[in-house]
Amino acid sequence: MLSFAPTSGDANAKMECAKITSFPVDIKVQFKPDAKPDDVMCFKYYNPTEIIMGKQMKDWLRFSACCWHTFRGTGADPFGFPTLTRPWDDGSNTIDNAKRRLKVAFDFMDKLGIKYWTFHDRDIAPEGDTLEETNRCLDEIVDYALQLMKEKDIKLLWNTCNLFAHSRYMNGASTNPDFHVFAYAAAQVKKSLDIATKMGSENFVFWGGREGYHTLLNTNVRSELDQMAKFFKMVVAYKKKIGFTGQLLIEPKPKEPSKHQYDYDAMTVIAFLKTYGLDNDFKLNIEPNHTTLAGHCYEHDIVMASAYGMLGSVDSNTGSPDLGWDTDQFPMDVKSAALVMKTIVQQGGLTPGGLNFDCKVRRESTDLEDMLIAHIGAMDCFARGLRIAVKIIEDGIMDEAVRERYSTFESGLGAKVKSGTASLDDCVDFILKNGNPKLISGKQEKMEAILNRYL
Ligand code: XUL
Ligand code: CO
Repeated sequence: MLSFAPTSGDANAKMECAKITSFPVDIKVQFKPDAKPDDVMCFKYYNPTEIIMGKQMKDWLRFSACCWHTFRGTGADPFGFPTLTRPWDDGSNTIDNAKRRLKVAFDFMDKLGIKYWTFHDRDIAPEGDTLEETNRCLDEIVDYALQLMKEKDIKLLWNTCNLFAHSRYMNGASTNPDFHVFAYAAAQVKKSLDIATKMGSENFVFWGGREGYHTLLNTNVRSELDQMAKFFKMVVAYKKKIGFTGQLLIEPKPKEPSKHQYDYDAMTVIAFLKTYGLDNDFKLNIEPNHTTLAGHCYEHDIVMASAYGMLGSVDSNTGSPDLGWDTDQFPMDVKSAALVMKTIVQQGGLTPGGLNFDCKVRRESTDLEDMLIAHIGAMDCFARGLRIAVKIIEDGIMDEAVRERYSTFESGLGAKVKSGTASLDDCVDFILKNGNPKLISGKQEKMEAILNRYL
């Protein structure tokens, strides 16, 4: 979710802002394995260069900070005004403000040791009255961002287009019934693919914010899905034309802001990609907050996408499964992180994807240090999750129990079924010979108890 309300706008604030070009908390976050519980300004589990299962921790985790929540979030919600005053942001829609914000953002990431960042085109630069003017602003900011990336040795995990906030997109972007809007979205994406190439972005994300419907009474769903597929085909063609080597990613979400979004969940997106012959060109960026909104458990879409070789990257946040909307909280649940990291380690890592903190501090978390604490806590949660996952994998007890559960498909007629060489008649013969199947326990509680031994 995104919010773009201004922060503060008075003249004194502007004078003060002009002076601030670094994140105003003096720290370089360190690894302190013996830290006491209330020492939250250090990592207790994240030791970036420590080798775990043949790779440095930082290469398993590939953390990334996002521009929209962390540097454009104001704490405004549908019921209340902004609460988060950022002393470097004068609230103006100017290039100067955009540059200052970016400078502070890079200093913030550097203090945390975060090596990747992500942004929407509209997060980093003001939008003008015409496409040409908007693109000129973007070009100026992109050149400035490239300098900062070089200076701080921070890379672009992915960029994306905001195809949902502007009023022109109220009926969707590529799925809009008006071709004029479709064309504008295409022009916007072309520019961002050019930027991705120039900045050496490792991925490019599409989140279909308003690609869905509010009522079927005015909607031709087949036309909209065909349009979306044609849009993506044009993206693939342009990617080849300009030689962009990053991975294209689609981020599923079931609802909000649309009542129903076409990219409902991992399996819906995989089926869409396979239906339209796009599955070799795209992978998925999974956000667990969206997965739980779709009614699944936290790690469901990570597991499903990975099972089909389609897990590209993760927007590592969490929702409140007891609510029905997108809260984008920092991930602080060690058990969930361990289960996600188990899947990631077992598929050999996420590269060129990463763990992007598409998360916002609560509107009540008004201290500047809360921004640091939130990122440190989330990084440490995933680092601890990685350590737990590796222990589970190395022990092999849980994986062996799952393998054993399916072992009847490894020999005899089960193996023939698996290889596609058995028939219904063979199965009838098998039953006539072997009688009724016995009840075999699923052992859920045993698996839950074993998992708890690792946490
Ligand atoms: C919206 C969301 C977006 C995407 C990028 O819920 O997650 O921020 O990650 O557009
Ligand atoms: Co996201």
